[in-house]
Amino acid sequence: MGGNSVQVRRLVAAALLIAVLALLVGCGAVDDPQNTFAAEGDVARKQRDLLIIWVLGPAAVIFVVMQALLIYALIRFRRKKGRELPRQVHGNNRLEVARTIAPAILLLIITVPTIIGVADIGRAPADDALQVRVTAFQFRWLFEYLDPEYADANGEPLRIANELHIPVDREIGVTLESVDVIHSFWVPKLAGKLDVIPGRTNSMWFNATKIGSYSGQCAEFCGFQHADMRLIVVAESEEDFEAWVADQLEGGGAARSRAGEPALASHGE
Ligand SMILES: [Cu+2]
Repeated sequence: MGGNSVQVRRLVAAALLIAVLALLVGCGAVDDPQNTFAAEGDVARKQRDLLIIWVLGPAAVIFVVMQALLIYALIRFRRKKGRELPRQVHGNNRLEVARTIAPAILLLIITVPTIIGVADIGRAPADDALQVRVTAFQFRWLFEYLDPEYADANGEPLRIANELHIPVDREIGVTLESVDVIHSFWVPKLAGKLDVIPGRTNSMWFNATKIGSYSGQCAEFCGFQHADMRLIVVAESEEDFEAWVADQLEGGGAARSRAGEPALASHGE
């Protein structure tokens, strides 16, 4: 019997260790190019700080404290032969008031910044934002720069597939459209996902606050090659971005066909 319980204890310890490791890896203790917690954009940062940490943090603390109290009470006051009921506190006004006011204050502390954050994340893009139309289709992304300054000599917008270049620290206003099935646009370090739905135009804003390449992917199962529907957002300095645009426009049709599928040229006209 003794040996058996030691074995069970070891098994439980091993299972716990594996669970904690999985949790740490999942949370990005190991650096991951799509780690939501390593936010490099204002939207992703707000989602992490306000919606994950600010709400989940207190909830986790309360959960642990309440479960500990519950387990303590279950063991301490468990039914035993000859034991009287413990002292009852029903009708204790001070306790009742305290446990009504304390959660109300806590909810207020959580609610106010959360609502401000949600409103800011969900607002329309700023007027001076860089306008990009994102078109999703099985199994690629097409990015079109809608501002007239990024059009070529024929007035065609600059287009590129799968690799979106943006200037750092500038707000990007994105409209999302799908030509076939439902996809989901997701660049975890820059912003949370937003569905791309046929027949409907969704919009969002985001920015990158640090120069770098940010990997993203379609986050809605959309067919057999869904896993290949990845994208990269390259955030660069204003000068590098302008140079890239000039280079792309100079390449003309060649750059566009290199960047996008020939079939895409007919879309969006
Ligand atoms: Cu997809």
